[in-house]
Amino acid sequence: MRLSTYFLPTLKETPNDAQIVSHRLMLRSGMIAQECAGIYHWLPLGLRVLQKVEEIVRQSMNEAGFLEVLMPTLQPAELWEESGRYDAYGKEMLRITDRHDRRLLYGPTAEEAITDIVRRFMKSYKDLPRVLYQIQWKFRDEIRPRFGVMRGREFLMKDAYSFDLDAESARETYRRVMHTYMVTFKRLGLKAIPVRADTGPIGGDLSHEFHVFASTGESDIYYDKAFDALDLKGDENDLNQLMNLYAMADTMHDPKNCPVPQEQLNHTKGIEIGHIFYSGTKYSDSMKATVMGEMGKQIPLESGCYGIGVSRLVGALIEAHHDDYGIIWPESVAPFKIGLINLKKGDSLSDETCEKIYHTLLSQGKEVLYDDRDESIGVKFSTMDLIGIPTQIIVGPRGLKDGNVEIKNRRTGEKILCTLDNLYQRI
Ligand code: P5A
Repeated sequence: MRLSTYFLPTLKETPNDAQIVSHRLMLRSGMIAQECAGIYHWLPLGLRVLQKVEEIVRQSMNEAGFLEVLMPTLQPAELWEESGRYDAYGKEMLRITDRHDRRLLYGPTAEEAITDIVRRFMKSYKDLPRVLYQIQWKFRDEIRPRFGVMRGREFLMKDAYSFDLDAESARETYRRVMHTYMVTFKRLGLKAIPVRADTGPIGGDLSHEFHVFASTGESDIYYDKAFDALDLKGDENDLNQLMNLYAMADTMHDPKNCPVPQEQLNHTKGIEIGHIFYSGTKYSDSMKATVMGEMGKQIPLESGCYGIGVSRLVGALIEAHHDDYGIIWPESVAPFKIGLINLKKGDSLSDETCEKIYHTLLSQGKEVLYDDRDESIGVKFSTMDLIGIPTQIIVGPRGLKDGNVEIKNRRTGEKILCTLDNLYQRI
């Protein structure tokens, strides 16, 4: 991609309504633009990151054998009356009336919609167990949308729903999802801790939130300091270790009954990037979702639901990976892997060399952003740092005299000289 023909509306000034670093950096780097309170446009650079995050989440779910569906954003009110949540959900639900005066709503979550599908098409114990998921926009009319995509009103969620024959296998599924989440977050470049949590309006008796530590996080968590020393690989062993560690949301933490001694406990802020629930037969009871059991009896489905805040993750990743100059993307979600900087546009050797490097990298399937603009060196450096491209190749007449270019590592700031011949090997 050539920056001269890209759409990257970066801002020089720090927007003063943005209170946290990820929100500021997303606006400044031209990733998003606000449409109205809690609702954002995703511009080309931001959309690339969102899609990478989405794809990592999707891959991990697919590898676990979970099945992707796509349900509409709009849902009929009747389904929610069946489950009893239509009134209970309150003002966070955006209610809509169509031209025939039929009551619809913009889905804040989809337990009812999925339960309706399952009760219509899964009739026998042989159809179970199944985990279905979607990656779809949700709407919650949050009273105080803030921090950009962290607490939006319209946001992208991966929501999965499991259906099992009995409680034991439902809990086993819950564990499998937990493991899948550890893999997902690891791949995204995040260290996430599962924390015991309240079930709130979703219901059920077992629930974990997944948090990344950040001073700007909106949640309070208490956890065993041993977590900090863990080097998580995302395997089954990690999950066992994590399950044995004390980690609680503040509403669940009872200092008097805490099994971990005070000095072994940390209290910190976290960003909730995922939340999973074992909801038992809550929805299948109210919505009469049963299957024919082996003995010919109708059995209510045991279910769980599992969320990941996909758009929130983009903000959380920036909270975890940035410095004073801007974003530092982990490789797996970087919008471009390589930034190519032409220090002297118009200098024929620089132009030719850059074109050659650009086309060679493209032909190798690399994602390159080539800054071919007629801008000052300072602007080019600061743009590339701001938008966080992990590796920069810097090309200018002075180095080229000796056949050299520079490679800069965005994370460490380290620059090395490299001959043109060696460049592709180094990259
Ligand atoms: C689980 C899947 C649910 O809705 N039903 C389906 C369950 N859980 S949840 O905790 O309410 O939401 C799941 C995740 O979505 C993200 N999230 C948000 N992201 C941005 N802005 C919001 N307003 C918002 N609300 C929830 C969080 O990451 C949450 O863990």
